[in-house]
Amino acid sequence: MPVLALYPGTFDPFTYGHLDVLERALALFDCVEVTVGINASKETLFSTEERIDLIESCTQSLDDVQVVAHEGLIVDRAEEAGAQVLVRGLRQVSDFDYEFRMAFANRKLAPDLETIFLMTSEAHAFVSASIVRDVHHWGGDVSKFVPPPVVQALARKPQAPET
Ligand code: COD
Repeated sequence: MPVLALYPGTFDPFTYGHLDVLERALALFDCVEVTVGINASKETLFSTEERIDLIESCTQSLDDVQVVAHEGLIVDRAEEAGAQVLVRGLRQVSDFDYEFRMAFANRKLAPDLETIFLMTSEAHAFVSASIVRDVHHWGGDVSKFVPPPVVQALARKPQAPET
């Protein structure tokens, strides 16, 4: 039976770190759904539609990827999609606490759904979406952190006004 994995996240915006984890997941599973979390109470730089468009642009050359927005529990999306696995990325020890709590909560909610952690390559271990947003805000070069479609989209977002 083909194995579908969900790779859930906020992806605000999609970075080379996210892409690295996605490519590793594609080597393991038949199909990977990038599940873009919609959280009305969390303010994002990019709208849900923008985040989906950007991930689709960044993954054009990859087979067996789908990008879907979801509001609500990830385990509910996994059941709806028929996914057997949740993929999460790990960068450093500080990610563990949050990731473990989420994985155990998801296991309580859906005991048959496995969470698998994939380590990013060292080159991307320090990249986070919040650092990218901060570098952009202050006018820095983000091209080492995010794929070209995201660089272009960030260029259309406001930066800190010059003083
Ligand atoms: N290298 C490797 N991995 C990375 C990197 C990097 N440079 N940057 C990020 N990642 C990993 C993160 O560790 C994470 O695993 C994944 O990529 C996505 O990261 P983010 O920051 O875009 O996504 P999050 O952590 O904000 O996603 C939050 C969710 C949307 C998944 C979460 O809020 C959620 O599941 N919401 C729905 C409600 C729910 O089901 N909650 C769980 C029950 S507690």
